[in-house]
Amino acid sequence: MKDINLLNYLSENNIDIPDGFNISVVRLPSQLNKSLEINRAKEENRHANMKFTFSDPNYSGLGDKFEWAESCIIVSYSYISEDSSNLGFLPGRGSIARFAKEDFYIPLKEFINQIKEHFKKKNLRTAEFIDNPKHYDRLFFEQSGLGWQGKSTMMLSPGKGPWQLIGNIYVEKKFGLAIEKDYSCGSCNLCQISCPTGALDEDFILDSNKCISYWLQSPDIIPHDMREKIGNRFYGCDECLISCPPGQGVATNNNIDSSVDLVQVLNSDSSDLLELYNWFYIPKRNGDFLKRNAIIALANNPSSDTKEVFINLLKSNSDLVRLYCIWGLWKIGEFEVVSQNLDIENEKNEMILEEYQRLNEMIYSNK
Ligand code: B12
Ligand code: SF4
Ligand code: SF4
Repeated sequence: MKDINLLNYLSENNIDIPDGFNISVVRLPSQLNKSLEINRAKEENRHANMKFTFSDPNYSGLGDKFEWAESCIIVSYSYISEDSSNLGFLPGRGSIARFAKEDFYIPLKEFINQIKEHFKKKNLRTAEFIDNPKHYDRLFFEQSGLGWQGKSTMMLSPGKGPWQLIGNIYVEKKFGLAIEKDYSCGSCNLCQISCPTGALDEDFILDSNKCISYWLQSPDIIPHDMREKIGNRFYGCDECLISCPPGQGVATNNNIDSSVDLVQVLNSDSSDLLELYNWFYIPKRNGDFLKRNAIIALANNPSSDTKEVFINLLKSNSDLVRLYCIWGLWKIGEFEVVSQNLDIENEKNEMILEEYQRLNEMIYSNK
């Protein structure tokens, strides 16, 4: 029997491919398995203790997950929009990486659900994975012909570059083979040069311990040197994407500034922040972590009222907020006001006391 072409099949069944979407397919069993690579990242502690796909690499990295599946459809959604400037150059503004400007997983999920519903009506089994810890989403991308893995580890496509989110849907139906293309980064290494922290120094390998995107969603105390490198980023980091030539045709910066007012974030209730940014990955679903990010970004990009804002927050009930405000005041050169406004004698939190002492000693040793 002649192979069924996926695109023709979808069209014949009145499933339109919406704007911004790319779609392709891989025939199963694929023999593809990235468990070794995910395990290696874990063994070498490049995963910075993250859970996600690292919780069970032998399953998440496995291509042939279901004996009934005959194909895996790979769907990519190019989320870049025209008003995509988010750099927030003005004092007091923080940036949000473009993938998180709004919940771009919604259109991806909707399209994949449409495909799923279609097969359900035909009594064919499906299993979908969209940013799910049980599946490595980049698994089939290269084999599907949609593009290639760049030195930034991002999956890139001609004309779209890295600005795309990926979902997968296993289906109990056989489709024609995609044609694998021979793309590559060639001698380009702009992402490696642009990364502010050296997280991409090794070709095709990311060290999450050095990645700003990781730290802004980590529950751990952010090291001092990393706080400086975070700059005014509030959530996510786009440096290795912005620098990537294959994506530069689409990633234009307009004059529309969609950056965040950091003082407003700090004056909000943590629970309201959780609601406002409900599509962000926020550790322990605790909005104080977003305030932590805002304090760091504000200290690196202060507005005229930053000192007063930090002084007020030294009285916050949140240990996290007090801890980072001490550093924030140090960063803007106002450390001496900490002892006047923080009740050091009665401070019970060991980490706050350590932070205060460390910064105090640093100032003392520099005098
Ligand atoms: C954990 C995670 C993170 C971590 C770690 C990222 C990483 N590179 O591993 C952190 C928090 C740092 C992160 C950041 C970001 N993430 Co993220 N993240 C994930 C997640 C949940 C798992 C990724 C994973 O398993 N990594 C494990 C390691 C081992 O994989 P890897 O880095 O791809 O490693 C491969 C290469 O090293 C390759 N390799 C090794 N040697 C060689 C040699 C050659 C020659 C070649 C070609 C390849 C090669 O082999 C490994 C396996 O394929 C996925 C969603 C999912 N469920 O899959 C999203 C995902 C990868 N993230 C995504 C996005 C959008 C981002 C950010 C852009 C967000 C932002 N703007 O801040 C950044 C980009 C940072 C970057 N340069 O990768 C998208 C990427 C889409 C794309 N186009 O590739 C994904 C796929 C989510 C989605 N469903 O769309 N992320
Ligand atoms: S997301 Fe930022 S810190 Fe992480 S690898 Fe890319 S440029 Fe470097
Ligand atoms: S910046 Fe250059 S090296 Fe890096 S992923 Fe893009 S094309 Fe590849």
